[in-house]
Amino acid sequence: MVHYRFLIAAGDGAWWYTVAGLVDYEPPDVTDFQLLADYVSPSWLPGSVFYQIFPDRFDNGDPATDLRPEEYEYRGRRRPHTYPWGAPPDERHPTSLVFYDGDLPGITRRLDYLQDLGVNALYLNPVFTAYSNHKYDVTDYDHVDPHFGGDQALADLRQALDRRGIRYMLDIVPNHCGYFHPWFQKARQNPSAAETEFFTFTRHPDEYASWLGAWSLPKLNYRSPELRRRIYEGPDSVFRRWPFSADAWRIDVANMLARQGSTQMNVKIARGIRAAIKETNPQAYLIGENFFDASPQLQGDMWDGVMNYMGFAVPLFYWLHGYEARGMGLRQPITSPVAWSTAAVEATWRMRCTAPLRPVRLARCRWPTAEFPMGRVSSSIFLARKPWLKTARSLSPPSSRAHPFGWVINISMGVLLLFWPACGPKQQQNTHFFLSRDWHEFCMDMVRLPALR
Ligand SMILES: [Ca+2]
Repeated sequence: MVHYRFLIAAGDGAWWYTVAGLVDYEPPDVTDFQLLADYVSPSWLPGSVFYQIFPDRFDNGDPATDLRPEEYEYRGRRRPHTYPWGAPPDERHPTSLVFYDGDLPGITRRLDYLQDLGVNALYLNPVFTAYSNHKYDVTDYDHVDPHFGGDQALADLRQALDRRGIRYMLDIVPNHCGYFHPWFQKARQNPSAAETEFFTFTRHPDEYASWLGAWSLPKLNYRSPELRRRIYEGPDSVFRRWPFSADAWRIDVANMLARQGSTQMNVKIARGIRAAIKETNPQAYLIGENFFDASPQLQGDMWDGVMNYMGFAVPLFYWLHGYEARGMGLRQPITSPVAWSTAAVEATWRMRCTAPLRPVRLARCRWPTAEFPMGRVSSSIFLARKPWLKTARSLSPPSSRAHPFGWVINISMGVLLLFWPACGPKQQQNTHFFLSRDWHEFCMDMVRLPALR
């Protein structure tokens, strides 16, 4: 890692130029520009165009595997609800249990559409077996959800993608599992079970550490050697044995991984996961979800990129729609209808994007580096719709009023990511709509923008 800054001798004295801008005093090292040497990103990544898909909402290609509402109950009182494609759900139903029965065969049969758009990579929201529609409550890391078509459907998609030269990224949650994962159920039933040490019980069996206090998402405790073996160390671990070897992995809540109280193993576990993935596929791309400043995770030994919400997506939404902040412990969001100024956005990008620069990206980047953060940062510039962000209505085609988030563009390490209406403030309530011809052509033009490739 090389730190550098510029000293400018001017008529009115000496000035320093750093990430913080131009100052007439000695700035702290933390604002230095940084250069990460000997780091090489996956060669296929630059110029890739990702299309993010929330599988339950994209297309229903196989009604035979549709969910039947009577299939299960969620802790005795919450049942899944299925709806006809595009029908508004009953708001009384738990949003995570609202299903439209989209699946992987639905993606496979739409590849002409995606390829025509200019897409050459897919970002699949979780496909592993789980009870909810979002599948972040995984109950089986080893198999694709049967309602998405099971393992065979992913194998078929993989083969179809290979024929077209399209890559794909899997989304996985090593931070926690679902309440109904057999590991957690064994731990609940037997304090002496091998799996009990995978979790942190404060009072067995009903009080335990979970992700942000959500009962359905018990947090995994990486102090357990056996858990580490099953997730990434062992030859048959999740990250080493996946049969349909992904071209990329997106690690959910990567900044919270293996961190709880006195247990602070984030660096060790992230390095271990990286080793498992890269040893299996040296060209795999690894992106971590990190809400805040991810500089420590972007030193070449952990993630290749991060979601970087606060560095890019959040200020952009503030710029479009005014300020809205939600946080743990805040009963009401803090809001301001006044949008951010361009200068405020630029300043936020500048201060947030202090991750190391990578020469390979700089050489390819055609944006004026003083104006656009991609030239200065190797971390992802990732614009994602999250439920806690305001809606980019001004970007939406008028016809998409039922899908108010419309479309936004994700850029990650020079990768243009198209993020379609599968996720949004009401992500559980919206099914995919295929673009009108005008918007389709507009997006094709966006994909081809040389500045974004
Ligand atoms: Ca289906």
